[in-house]
Amino acid sequence: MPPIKRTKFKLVPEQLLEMFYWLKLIRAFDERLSVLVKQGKVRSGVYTGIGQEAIIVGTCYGLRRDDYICPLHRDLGAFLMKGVEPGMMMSQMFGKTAGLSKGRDSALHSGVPDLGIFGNTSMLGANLPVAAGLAFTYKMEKTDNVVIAYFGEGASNVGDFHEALNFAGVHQLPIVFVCENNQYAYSVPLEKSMAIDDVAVRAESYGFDGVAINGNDVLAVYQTAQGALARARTGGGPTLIECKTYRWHGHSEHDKAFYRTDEELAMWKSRDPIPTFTTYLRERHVLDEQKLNDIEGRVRSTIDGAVELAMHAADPVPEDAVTDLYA
Ligand SMILES: Cc1ncc(C[n+]2csc(CCOP(=O)(O)OP(=O)(O)O)c2C)c(N)n1
Repeated sequence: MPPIKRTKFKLVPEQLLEMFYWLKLIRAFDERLSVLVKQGKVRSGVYTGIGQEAIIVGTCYGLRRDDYICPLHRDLGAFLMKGVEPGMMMSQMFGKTAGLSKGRDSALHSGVPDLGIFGNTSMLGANLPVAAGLAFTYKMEKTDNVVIAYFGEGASNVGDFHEALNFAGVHQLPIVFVCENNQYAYSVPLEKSMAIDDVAVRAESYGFDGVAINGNDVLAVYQTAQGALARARTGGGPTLIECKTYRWHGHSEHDKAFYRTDEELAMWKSRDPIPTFTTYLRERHVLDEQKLNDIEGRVRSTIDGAVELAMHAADPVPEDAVTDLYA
């Protein structure tokens, strides 16, 4: 098994700023959603990924349209990075006809085949064998496209996870398994659901590499993902990347998260991926006050525009429930 290449995948300043924009946009999208939930404007359940943005940006940045992603309930940012318009995504959360499913699902199960986004089901881990199946298709078609499958550390305890990794290992599939280890599966802390420290070690049983990294460092995630993606594209098989992170809000917006301490939350907030990357960019003179204001202005107007569109979009009508059905 060849080790992950340690090559540095170079990024020019424009690309670094683009990544910074995505971090800010995804954070702002979730933060606005959280406020809109409290205002009673959102019809979907909302599971924010605030604090985990570096994982999505680091893994999705530079993906091709034909590469498939299998995102989770907390990964709305991955939809945006893969090309879903923010207004459409917001309309989806409002249950409006301008959304992905035209207001006909609970918002978190829509896929977009044209953009390479698989619609997740509610069953934890169930997206993983499907993701392996997608990767198997790419292998049979002899393309160099890849699949990225996201899952939480909680999901890595269900059978589907193990079946998917076994299948991917046996067939050397072009897939990258990305574990968003945010320390809790709903209210269950890591140590109460697994007897190991790193989910990454589970990959070894299935014959491929697993690596545990700082999921709050966008460049670490990007470099690791690029290595794994290059390997997958060139026939080197799967990789498991475990990204250690923390979700700042509760499991969903209705969860007050009484099961954790303020001190723990404060400690993880001090590792916020956005200021860390801001400092990195400033020290290298990639980001200055003017550029920061420009990016923040773009983010604000994009989110305002998305909310505006969703607010004024039409509600679905009962007759719509039986359109777009497969025979
Ligand atoms: C098979 C299954 N069991 C339980 C649930 C209920 N449930 C939904 S999300 C969740 C916690 C998920 O934790 P994790 O996989 O770590 O992802 P996270 O939400 O932390 O991102 C649970 C228990 C479910 N949807 N499916």
